[in-house]
Amino acid sequence: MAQAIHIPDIGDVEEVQVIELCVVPGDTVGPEDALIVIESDKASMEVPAGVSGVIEALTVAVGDDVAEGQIIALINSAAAQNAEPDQPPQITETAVEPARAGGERETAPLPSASQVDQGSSRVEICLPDIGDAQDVAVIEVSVSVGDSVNADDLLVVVESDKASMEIPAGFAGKVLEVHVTEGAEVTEGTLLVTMEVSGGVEPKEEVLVAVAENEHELTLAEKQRQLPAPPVAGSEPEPDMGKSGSVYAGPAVRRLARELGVDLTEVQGSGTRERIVKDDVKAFVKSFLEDKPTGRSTGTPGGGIPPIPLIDFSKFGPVESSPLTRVRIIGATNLHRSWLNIPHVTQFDSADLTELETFRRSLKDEGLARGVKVTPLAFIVKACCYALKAFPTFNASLDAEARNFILKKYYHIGFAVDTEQGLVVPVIKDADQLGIWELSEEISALAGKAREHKLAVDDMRGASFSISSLGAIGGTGFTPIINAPEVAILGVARLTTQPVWDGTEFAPRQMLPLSLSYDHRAINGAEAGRFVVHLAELLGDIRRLSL
Ligand code: CAO
Repeated sequence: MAQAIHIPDIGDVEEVQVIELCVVPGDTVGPEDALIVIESDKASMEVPAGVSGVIEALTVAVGDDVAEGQIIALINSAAAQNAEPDQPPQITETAVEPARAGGERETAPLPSASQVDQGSSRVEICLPDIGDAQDVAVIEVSVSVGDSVNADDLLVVVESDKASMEIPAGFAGKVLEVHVTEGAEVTEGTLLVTMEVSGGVEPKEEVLVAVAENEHELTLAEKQRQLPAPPVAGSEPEPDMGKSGSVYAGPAVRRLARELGVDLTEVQGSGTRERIVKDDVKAFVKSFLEDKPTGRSTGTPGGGIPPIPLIDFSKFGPVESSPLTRVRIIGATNLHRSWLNIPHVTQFDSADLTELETFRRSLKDEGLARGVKVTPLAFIVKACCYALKAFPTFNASLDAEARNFILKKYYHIGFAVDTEQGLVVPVIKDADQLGIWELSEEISALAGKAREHKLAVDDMRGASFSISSLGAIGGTGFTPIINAPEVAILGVARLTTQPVWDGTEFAPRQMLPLSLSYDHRAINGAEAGRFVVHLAELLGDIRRLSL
């Protein structure tokens, strides 16, 4: 028995257009599966099935104008025989672009003029009412500290199971602080960004803000329920990929893209106003599987690289699918890009840390008193800064044509941190100017923030050289992948006591395995050898770190 599915209550909007069909007759759907996507001049919305069953017919087509109550599909459902759907269809807001907002809205009062109109104000942008969703994930942070933004500029994109939502600045001004990172879970009222607003600019109506006279005195402005507006969110993950305004896709499409590892900025949308629909993502993947030239660069299979065959593993035994975390997906993209673009070579050596370890252990009590744990890593960071100063091309990047070094006069050291969500690389800024205590504090503070998902975007930017230390875990050596566009990375494995020939006898020495992966376009093998030897000398005699 077929059940008719209608357009549910769509608020004040009278007519909307069908912009995407998410199913075809014969598809099996669950209550939460989207049937179609509709769009008004302010919003795009997914209309879910509300019942389980098989699609018998779709009664609308892309481009049709539809209104509340109109039948959109017939679903053959066993559950439907009981007349009541599992759940009445609920519209899912797809994304918000208040910049295009206008017309009638449910509005709450704005912050009073005195809060925002008097010269320069410090303004806190919080997550607005996000409907029924409790916790949503930050899937993109589009600004960083120091950025100048306009009122319509995007700050962050959040996403629940069913909806993604862009949060605009609402004010023109300067970004003072970014309080969230990609992957963070946020809820209504969570502080996202602190801005300085100049010139008494009226806030746009769509943002829940707290206006602060100073950092510690915050006044929550009255929140405001937004009507959704057309989505433009590009949520794809890489921190430096640019603003998301160039990607126009709904949450279901973005989810599919993530599952397939597709970068949506690479996909041409075929929907209304170039909206990317599921078929575009599938066609994009298909073109690579068939190895058709697309004129686009990508990290996905193609470009002459033979794809790994798709295998149905369930033929060999039970399997289950488990999604990668967002951090892993971002990491995978970055690692893949580095691996494909950079000719890697790894140079191995070991450093005698016997004296360093004696000294480090002697710091234990003082460390306890200071509340700081000093590990070998602080010394390694310090020694790397010295070595980088002696070998400037290791603290560099190549320009786009690989014709010039861009030599960096700062020493910002990234270090890999293993977290439950995946690998992240916070950056110790101006590490060369920090002493061992300060470096130890910085390492443990950044590693702690990483594990609590509290790293700000700026905490992970700007590295000029990176270190990956697996010393606490074990192993005798590994070949780290360069964190492009850096040109080298140091791998550190586990310190072990080894018999070392001192010219007359074997003596027990604590040896630290080092592995330096370098970009062979930028660095020659001899240079890499000298760099590692110098680094080992510095670590072997830490008095040299004070020279
Ligand atoms: N050899 C032997 N022991 C070592 C060591 C080494 N090379 N490096 C550290 N240790 C010891 C420390 O001294 C400490 O011992 P105590 O507690 O007795 O003092 C213990 O191992 C734990 O150290 P730690 O991990 O807390 O601190 P750290 O400064 O060495 O490292 C961090 C910090 C964040 C780098 C580390 O915790 C981490 O996450 N490492 C994994 C990095 C990673 O995943 N790399 C792979 C990237 S490529 O996929």
